[in-house]
Amino acid sequence: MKTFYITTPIYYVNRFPHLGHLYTMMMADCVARYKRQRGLEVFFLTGTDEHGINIERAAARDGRTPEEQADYVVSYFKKMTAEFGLDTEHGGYDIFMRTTYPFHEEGVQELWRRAARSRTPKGREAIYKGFYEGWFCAPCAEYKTEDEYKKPEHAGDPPLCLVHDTPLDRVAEESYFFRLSDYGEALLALYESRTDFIRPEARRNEVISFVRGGLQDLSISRLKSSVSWGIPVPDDPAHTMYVWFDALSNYITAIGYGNDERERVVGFEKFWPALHLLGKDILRFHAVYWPSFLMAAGIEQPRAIIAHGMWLDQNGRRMSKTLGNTVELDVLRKHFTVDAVRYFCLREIVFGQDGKFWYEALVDRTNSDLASGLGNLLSRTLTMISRYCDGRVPSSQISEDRYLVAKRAGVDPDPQSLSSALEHARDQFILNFEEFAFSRALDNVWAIIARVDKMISDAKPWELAKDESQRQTLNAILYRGAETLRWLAVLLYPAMPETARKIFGQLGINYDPAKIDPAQLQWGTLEAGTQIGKVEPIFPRIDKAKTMAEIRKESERGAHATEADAVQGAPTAAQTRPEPPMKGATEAEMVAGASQPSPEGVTSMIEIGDFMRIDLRVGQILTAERVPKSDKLLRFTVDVGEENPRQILAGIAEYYEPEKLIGRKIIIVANLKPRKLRGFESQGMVLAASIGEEGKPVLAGFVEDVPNGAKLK
Ligand code: ME8
Repeated sequence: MKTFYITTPIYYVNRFPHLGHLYTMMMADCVARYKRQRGLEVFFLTGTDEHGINIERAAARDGRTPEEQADYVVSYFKKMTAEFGLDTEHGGYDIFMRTTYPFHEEGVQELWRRAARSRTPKGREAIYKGFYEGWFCAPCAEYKTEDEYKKPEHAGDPPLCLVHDTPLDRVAEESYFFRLSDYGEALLALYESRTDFIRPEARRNEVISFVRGGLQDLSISRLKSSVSWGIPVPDDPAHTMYVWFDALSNYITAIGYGNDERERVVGFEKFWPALHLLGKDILRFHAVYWPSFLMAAGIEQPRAIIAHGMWLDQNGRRMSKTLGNTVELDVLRKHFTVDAVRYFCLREIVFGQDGKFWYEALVDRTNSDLASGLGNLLSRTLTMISRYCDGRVPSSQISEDRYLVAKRAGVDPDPQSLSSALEHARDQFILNFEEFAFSRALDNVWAIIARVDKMISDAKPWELAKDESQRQTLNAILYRGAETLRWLAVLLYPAMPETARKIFGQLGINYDPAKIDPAQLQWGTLEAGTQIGKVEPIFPRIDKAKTMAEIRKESERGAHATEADAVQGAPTAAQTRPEPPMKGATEAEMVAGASQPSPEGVTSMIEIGDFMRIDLRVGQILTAERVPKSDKLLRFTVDVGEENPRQILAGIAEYYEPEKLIGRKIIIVANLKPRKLRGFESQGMVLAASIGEEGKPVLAGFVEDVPNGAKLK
């Protein structure tokens, strides 16, 4: 059996996943399903990139070991893949690769050794020891040249990364180098001989001009004393491998390179070379560095490198957790089906180009293309089959003696023109899919939906049903509708697997659309007499105004909840510019009960609406610790029933031992503007009674058990 290997990038574990990560995974999942449907044996890899200074820092900031940090974020990635049907159980990825797997370390070291033994195309050692001096961006995990950073405002400060706007690290130390400068010509020859190696064309041209501009040798290790969280350089453990050398290698170590056991289980020999799918942000690493490492080690080049565009926010900025402008996955999942999100991502932007994300557009597409388009075609066809044909797929035959009556009703007795249109659309669909032109492939499907919808409307089955002489015409029309839907479900399976299966279920087909190769579809295979299933709307219409109002509210809350969570790579206290002092904000104020002198009585009345504006919620303390250099403040992470726990500070350190509070249910004000105290952002306020003269705080809580996130009203 022919094999096919597809990869997504492996994601950093210093941030929680967002729409961008989901997007690449959904696209890869779609290709993997398509290839499986075409009869190939597919291996689909996704996973996490867990080493390096950035992860080490994120972990330290949050009081975790790097291993704990990785496990913590991986659990969120796994939650995302399960909820969006991308994991193995849902027919998605075959491996969730982690660079902390021991077999990976073995494989990377083997790769390094082979590269180190090799000679460059110019006959020199591919890896040599030298001294690196320059600037390094930890979030990019990349050394920056002068045109890749911004000069600081104040002399003496470090320059800033153009991507992240965060200060760069000065590096001046002994380092191993990869002699990239010797590989320029070999790379250009590779791009020249394999014109579809880097896609799309515009990206290929960018890479070519970058390489033509001249390549510099690449520092591929750091002293262990500077970066300890990583894979040691073989035979020189004082050095830690550069995280990109480690990360890129995962694509081969995952399937067995350098490890016999993995080779037996998966098979490097069997699956390599891979098709790498990634965002254009990391194209250079995949299209320049990775092919050079492979050349040095004498390994075959990847099948192709496909770079997609980036999701932008409404202001045109790239969506990223660092900028706090991401689409929250729990909001997305709550209001839309997985298939609606997949469809939107495939159809809305031309693959390869950037696109702005608008919830409004997602609602509109769901309502128009899915509810009114595909969903309506299915429900009208099946409802009429129930009504006029006792719920059984009717025969498609129109006997010759009925040709004339059919024609009189405006119906072509021969299904050929429809079946040819479907075959043509199918062929176009396949061509487009092979080219990653998903949007165009879906256009092909929706053109058929429009055509068949019109065919039904023109034939007016409800009129035909009144005329017994048109019985065969009525049956043929309904059969054509149902058979078209069978075809569409097979074509749509890679894009919308759940929907395809639902369509099959409602048509009464008891085999899996995943198992039908679209190229083998034959008109007329749907058997007359098939008992159709229960007819239900597959895409109920969304109430736009109501949903948008809810989304706005939830997105705001989500943004507050995630903005400064240390795990998401918020700058360290030292990197954060000091906030102007908050008027009147004291540490004690961080507990509501302690923020006011205790009132003797109610001083002024408020409207119920005023009260409703305060979002009070049940939270559970997950971690609690004292804030350094503060007698009063405790820092908590609190589960408020959202995807990510919140960081909340409270001025109760004089009265409570932090360890004793872990697990305790509390009440928090969830929609208070975040504020920063002692360098930490508090994303909510804990409620407490204020007792006696000194205002001793007593935390509010519950006698009965209550779920985290429950609202108080
Ligand atoms: O770069 N739009 O990991 P990462 C579309 N660990 N896709 C986006 C996106 C956006 N706004 N934001 C992120 C790394 N992505 C390295 C990779 S591979 C050997 C090592 C997606 O967590 C897109 O696929 O920063 C992008 O390339 C990737 O996430 C970057 O993920």
